[in-house]
Amino acid sequence: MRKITLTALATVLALPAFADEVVYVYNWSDYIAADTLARFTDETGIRVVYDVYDSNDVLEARMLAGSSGYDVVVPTSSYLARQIPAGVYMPLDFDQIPNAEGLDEDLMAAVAKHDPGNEHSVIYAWGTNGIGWNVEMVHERIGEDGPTDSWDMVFDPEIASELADCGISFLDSQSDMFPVALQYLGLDPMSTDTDDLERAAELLESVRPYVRYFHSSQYISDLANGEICVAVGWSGDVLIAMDRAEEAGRGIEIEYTIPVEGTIEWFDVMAIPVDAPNPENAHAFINFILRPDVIADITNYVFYPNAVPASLEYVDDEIAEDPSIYPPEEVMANLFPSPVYDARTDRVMTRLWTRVRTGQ
Ligand code: N2P
Repeated sequence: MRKITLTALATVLALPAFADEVVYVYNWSDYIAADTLARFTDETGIRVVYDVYDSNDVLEARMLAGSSGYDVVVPTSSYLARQIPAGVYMPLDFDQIPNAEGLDEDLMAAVAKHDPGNEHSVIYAWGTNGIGWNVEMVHERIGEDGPTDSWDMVFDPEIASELADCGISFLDSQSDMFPVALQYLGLDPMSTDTDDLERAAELLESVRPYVRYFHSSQYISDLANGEICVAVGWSGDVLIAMDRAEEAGRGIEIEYTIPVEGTIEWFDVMAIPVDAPNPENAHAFINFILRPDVIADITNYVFYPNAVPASLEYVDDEIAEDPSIYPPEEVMANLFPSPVYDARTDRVMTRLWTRVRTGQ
């Protein structure tokens, strides 16, 4: 009897010590490969509880409130920049993230402007803001010579009014829409000047009647299904729509435009909240994501470039060679970083954005 008990006990002890381990991850929607989390659990025994958002402002509110319960979050670096001084994140322990060695130095140097010394974050993925559009519907309405390479498609009231009936959507994000509106007006896209922002709001209001909705993730399926014909969106998300449309095989063709006037180039980074319940598991998760084959899978699945050069070996050629995913140098020269907004500018923009959205 006693022997059996001991054997049973031994069996329990033989289970990996981390059997009950968990990591709470809060990431953007449509931003990971289908099997990434399962692979992580298989290899480490750490279970992943995974929630998603489609807004930096939503993530920020939760971070500033504290006690979010999350171990890993993925803000855009321009938001992280103002969250670090608020004490939201712990410095990373790079001894626990050996794969960080493989990060591209130039891209990390770019992010260091938002995260001094790269102490609090590593790059997850990056991309651009641009326009996703339905080739047939758009050509039908503004002709094959229409300005499909330009912000004119959504910011010129004459063009936008032509496209209104097949459905235009805008990102529901002031920090994504104001800079590109400023750029279109020929103003400094990073401007925090109230008069400049007022002019950008007026531009947005001038096309507001032609915008069907403001949303930051709904446009993926709507573009893919032909429910809308034009979306101001994020590069990879538009490419996901393109891919889904192709797979559906109903002849819907989606294009992604990086407008000739220029646009935002942003970086989303992984960081650990100071009060993360499982900081060690958070580090293990981040280290896993940065493994070349793992992050390559994510790029292959969501069409966002990553910052691990060694991953290119595993990235599908079609993706590695796609200029809308990895923009060529002459296009990169036209991109600007996502601006960091102070609290005052943020309040001004929130007021203006509410006016734009509600149309009053
Ligand atoms: C992922 C969208 C993330 C891009 N679907 C915004 N930083």
